[in-house]
Amino acid sequence: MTDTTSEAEQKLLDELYAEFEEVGLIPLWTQVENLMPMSPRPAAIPHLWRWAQLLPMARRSGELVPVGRGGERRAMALSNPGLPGLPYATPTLWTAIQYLGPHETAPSHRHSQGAFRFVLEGEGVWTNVDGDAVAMRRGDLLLTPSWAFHEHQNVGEEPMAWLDGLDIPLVSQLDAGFFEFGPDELSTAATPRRSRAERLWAHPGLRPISQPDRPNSPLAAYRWEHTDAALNAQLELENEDAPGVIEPGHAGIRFSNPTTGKDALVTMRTEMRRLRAGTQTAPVRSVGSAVWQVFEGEAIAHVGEKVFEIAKGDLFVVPSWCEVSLTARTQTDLFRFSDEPVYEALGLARTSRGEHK
Ligand code: GTQ
Ligand code: FE2
Repeated sequence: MTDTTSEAEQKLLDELYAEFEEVGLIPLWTQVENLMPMSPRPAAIPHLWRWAQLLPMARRSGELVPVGRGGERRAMALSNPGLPGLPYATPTLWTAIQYLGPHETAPSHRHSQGAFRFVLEGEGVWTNVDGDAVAMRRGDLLLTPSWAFHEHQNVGEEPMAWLDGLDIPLVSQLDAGFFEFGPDELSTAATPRRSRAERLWAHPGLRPISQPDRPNSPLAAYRWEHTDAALNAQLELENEDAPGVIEPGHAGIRFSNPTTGKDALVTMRTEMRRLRAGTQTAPVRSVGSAVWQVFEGEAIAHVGEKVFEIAKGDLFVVPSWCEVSLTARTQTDLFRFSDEPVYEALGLARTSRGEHK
């Protein structure tokens, strides 16, 4: 361990280390800096995927690759260059673009991994969650919590692509993955005007007395009309010098579970932000990783050492403890999701605002 180790001692040490290896031991003192860093050293890196590149490839997959039992979904996962060969955007978050052509159905299944869909554009797909048919439209967030059966049906005449977020990498790391196929027969597409979940749960501040708390939100759909109105109200209130925005020119809402007031999903935080044109957000860094997608507008994202010019549909990753700040060229709406609820539940959450270093 030191320069003064004699040759004889070195030989004894080498023998000891060889025996460690044989019996399956690794000493802490050779690895302490990697095992217990001063601050997080994520393998994932800040990275940008452009919608203008993703969408045409999704279309080509639609022409060439059938969707059905076995493959289950025509979903293309963002693979972080810092996690080579893995279909993971971050060490905890699966992020994919899913594509369904007219009259196609992605078959029914369920899994312990939790999921949501966020719709950048289009309509015509109904996701059926435990027998409840839920329409998917522009700006909507749709939930498929852990162990809920789900299938997707495109009943329209146009193809549709959307964003999938799942906790697949986290569940894999935790060895907690379970999966079951649903019925193979196609259920006839139900297309009610409103899902049962919304009829029960989508009345602001009004909770059905009969229903218990649930770890995941029972509200299957968060509609753009409500998200948009909530963001607009924050900016209006700012004009009246009333509180509401995160910081000047920066409105934000979090999709929440109406039974607990906590995050809509146990393992993933989902949020929408609206920046006034010209707004520059304060740099923030947090423990845990996040993925952002531009819903509308044009902006510049500073993520760690990288600078991304971002426009509608573009997706970028913010690794753990990596500083992020945004500058809006036009009014910009962004969808953001992260694994922060996991860190909060484990007592590992940290956030710091303002210039670092
Ligand atoms: O839509 O059910 O992107 O099970 C990955 C796994 C989507 C889905 C994904 C899935 C789904
Ligand atoms: Fe699924």
